[in-house]
Amino acid sequence: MDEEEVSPDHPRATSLRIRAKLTHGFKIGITSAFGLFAHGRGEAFDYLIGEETTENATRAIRAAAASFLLARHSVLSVNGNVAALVPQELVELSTITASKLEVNLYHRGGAREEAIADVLRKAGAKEILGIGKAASATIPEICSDRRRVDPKGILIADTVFVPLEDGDRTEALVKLGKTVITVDLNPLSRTAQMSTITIVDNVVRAMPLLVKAVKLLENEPEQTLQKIVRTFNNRQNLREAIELINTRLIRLAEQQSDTDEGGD
Ligand code: PTJ
Repeated sequence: MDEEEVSPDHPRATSLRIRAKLTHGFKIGITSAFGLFAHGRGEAFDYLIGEETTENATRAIRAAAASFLLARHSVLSVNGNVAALVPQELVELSTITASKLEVNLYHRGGAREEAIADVLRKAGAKEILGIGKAASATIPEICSDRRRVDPKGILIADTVFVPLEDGDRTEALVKLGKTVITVDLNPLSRTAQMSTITIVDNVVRAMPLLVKAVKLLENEPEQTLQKIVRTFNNRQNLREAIELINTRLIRLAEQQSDTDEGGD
């Protein structure tokens, strides 16, 4: 089913549209088959957090925006899922934060790299790092293709945005002393746990809000930005994100017992 074919009256229209974007991405060679599994996992967690941006995520988005504005060399790492879901927002974020866009895939392949670069170009990107031989540098301690990075991008970055990432690279980037910002619906994932700033939200909702937050903060003095970053506590925020799921599930369970009339 294409995105346009999803009936606006369907009770789960938003979720179906996201699925349609990814299956389209799969058909045109952007998203990997693994990306579809990853999305299923994300969907389940989105259900648990209530499919909305929480205050908890908003706090992380603000800290992420301030970090981007303080960075000297920031890079947005693009994989097959985010290229299918939020290409315009990635390009806009790269423009307003002067961040480089770098294609970095778990499963590399010339055709997929080119297809992703094409989508980003169509969304307005002028420069895209990490394509083919350009990914000539290596990050130590990573087994997957993700270890291959562009010497003009992730290798020398002080701040790296890795939405929907796998734990190994997050850990390696943090070990290299980089500020790592992620968007991950699962607050328990290794990436969520290892990152410097974790936005527990759907990337589809978080990206426009991140762009908005950067625009709101861009004229603030450096001291204000530094204070926002300093006072953000990722561990505490993650703890709260897990507690929010817990509280919500308890509330939903209680509602079940109140309304249980023994239906079929
Ligand atoms: O395109 P590639 O080859 O680089 O591969 C990309 C994937 C996503 C397949 C790769 O990075 C991967 O295998 O990721 P994982 O280890 O499956 O982790 C993906 C994480 O993203 C999981 O914790 C999911 O809960 C989460 N996730 C999935 N969809 C979304 C999401 N988080 C935010 N928004 C989503 N829409």
